[in-house]
Amino acid sequence: MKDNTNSSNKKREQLEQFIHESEGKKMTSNEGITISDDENSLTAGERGPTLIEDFLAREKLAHFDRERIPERVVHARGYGAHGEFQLYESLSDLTMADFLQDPNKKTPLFVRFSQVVGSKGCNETNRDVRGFSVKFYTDDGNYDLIAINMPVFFIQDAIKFPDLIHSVKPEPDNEYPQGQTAHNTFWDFMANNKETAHMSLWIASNRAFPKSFRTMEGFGVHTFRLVNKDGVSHFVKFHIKPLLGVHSLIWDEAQRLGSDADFHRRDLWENIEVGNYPEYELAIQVMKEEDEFAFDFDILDPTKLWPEEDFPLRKIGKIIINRNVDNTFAETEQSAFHPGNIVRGIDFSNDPLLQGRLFSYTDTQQARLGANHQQLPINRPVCPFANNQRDGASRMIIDRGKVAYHRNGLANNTPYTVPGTQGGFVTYPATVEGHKVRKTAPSFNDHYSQAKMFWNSMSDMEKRQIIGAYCFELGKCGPFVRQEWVNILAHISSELAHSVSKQLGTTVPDVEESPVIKSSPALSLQNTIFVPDTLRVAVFLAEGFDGPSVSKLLDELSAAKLRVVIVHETLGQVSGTEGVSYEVHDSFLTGSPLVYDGILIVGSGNITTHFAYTAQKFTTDIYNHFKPIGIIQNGEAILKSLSFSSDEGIVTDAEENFANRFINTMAKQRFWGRPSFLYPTL
Ligand code: HDD
Repeated sequence: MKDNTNSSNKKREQLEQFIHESEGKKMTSNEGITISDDENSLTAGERGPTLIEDFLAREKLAHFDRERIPERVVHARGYGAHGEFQLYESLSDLTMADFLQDPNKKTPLFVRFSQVVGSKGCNETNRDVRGFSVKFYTDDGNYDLIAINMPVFFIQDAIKFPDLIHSVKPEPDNEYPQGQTAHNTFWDFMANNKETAHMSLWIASNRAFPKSFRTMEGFGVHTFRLVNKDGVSHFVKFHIKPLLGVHSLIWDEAQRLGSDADFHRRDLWENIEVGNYPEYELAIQVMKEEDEFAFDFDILDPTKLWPEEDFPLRKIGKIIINRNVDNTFAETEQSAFHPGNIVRGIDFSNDPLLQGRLFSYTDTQQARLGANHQQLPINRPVCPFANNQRDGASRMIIDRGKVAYHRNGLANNTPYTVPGTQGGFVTYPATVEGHKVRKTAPSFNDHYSQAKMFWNSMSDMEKRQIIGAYCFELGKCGPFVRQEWVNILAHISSELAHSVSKQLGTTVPDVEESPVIKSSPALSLQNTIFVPDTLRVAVFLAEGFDGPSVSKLLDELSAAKLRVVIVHETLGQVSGTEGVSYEVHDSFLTGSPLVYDGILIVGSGNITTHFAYTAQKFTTDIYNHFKPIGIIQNGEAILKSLSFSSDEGIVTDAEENFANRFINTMAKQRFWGRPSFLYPTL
């Protein structure tokens, strides 16, 4: 499986030219002077002051002083990896985009996953939107699909973006809370900008803390255009769907994983390293131009989604992520995305949020990385590029020749422009009319219908989780903001408003809730894909376990693509009968029930008190987090002592065919029927 990491592509070949290895080489300064001593500064006498003459110490310290660049103003914490895209079948009916024509072509890509709110060092499981930026290095230039894991956005006009971000970032006087939505200014902004109502439900749902980047969707959010060679344009929305399904943590896990800042990046890195390459399908929803006004929402309004039941997804190809970076700073940190990086065959819509983004991203890259950021290795296109732009800080290419202007005669008027009919980019000639105004289109004014549709689409447990989220988030706010927000919820759903208000000591105003009864089953995570692949089972092995049967069982679990993690009192080996032994991956000290997807307790005639205590402790957490439990070989005593009130999702070897039943149970992942006090009741 791992052979993909060695596969080459144009981007990899290009990056290879910049790889710099220091191992095995003599040490030099940046100027190439061979260094004889890198531990002692040059001093006047053994106990005397350091001399300014020491150009080697000066260079080393001065470079160190400049190792950091400004973090991104949003999406500061992120993690990247390389991959490829391959089309299923030609999309020439809809677009002339070069990378969407030939199913045999593989397009290299770079992905950066991110969190919006926190600083670069914040923990990765906070309630937040996640970024899913993809740079496709096509033969016709770079195309950036800068997605997030929710299909809608908070606001409708980019001019409000600084306000939104100021409200959600740590409050400016005391600079807390870090990377959190649960505070007064954020919910005050939300309440006073009612277009946020729909998005508030998305961030109150468990989607706001994905289980991993591998189980996260991406949405392009805005309406874009695909334009074919006949000049016919269709409106589209872009989706990225993980083949493992969309899975989230639950709030209790996300909170407690706050002590494990790297939860998501470690998962991605490790899975790529062992060859579990994350795979996603790129999909589009398509709308004919003439249907622009045929629906009860405005397609230019980014707070609205196109229900999948009404606009079926057309799956157009597969994204596979198959190579970790060589250097996080050089690649991930220096990667620069921009929704304006489109290629021929793709075009924008007039969505006012998108239009503002088209300014902001180049501007921020100039501020963060400088005028020549597109020449950084990670950002360079793999196709030839040539123009008359010159100079600027840290120019990395050497432009030869005297002529740097257009039109010219001295260089035969090159670089030359290319007409649209022969491959040049030509903007789609969309019709525009009207007066210059500063106002929101009336068709953007319905803030509650799709919020209600989202609420209607949730299972009972998802509703409880959302109620719990509002109660927590608003519970961290003052009474004024709590009441402001309950007033909004009342417009969406009376059930939701009353359930939240009950916990907050607020009152529900007497307003009409949205009359929408429609639901969209695709919005519920209960309808996602469930497979056992790559799920981590903590296998608690007691010393003296039954060797042959356990080795057969663990082979079956691995064959079903579960990841077996052997857990024992100490690291080293744990031995069973008949010479079977396993290397221990996690000790009781280094393991944590929060990082496993299920647990399998394997007893023996020799269970120690420490083993029984830890197995009980871990199993209790796993049970409370609705995750699968398997108990075999004298482990029942542990189960009995826990006296769980439900046996849903608990598999024992009292019945035949344990392996299959356990694998199926693992695949289901959560057993929401277990009684739980983690969430308010409906
Ligand atoms: Fe943004 C980064 C996604 C609205 C301004 N945005 C950024 C990233 C993602 C998104 C995934 C991380 C890029 C990376 O990995 O480097 N942003 C979105 C989506 C939006 C959105 C899907 C709405 C649908 N953003 C938005 C608006 C503005 C910005 C309205 C400003 C007008 N976003 C930025 C930025 C960032 C950014 C300040 C910070 C770092 C960067 O651009 O490169 O320019």
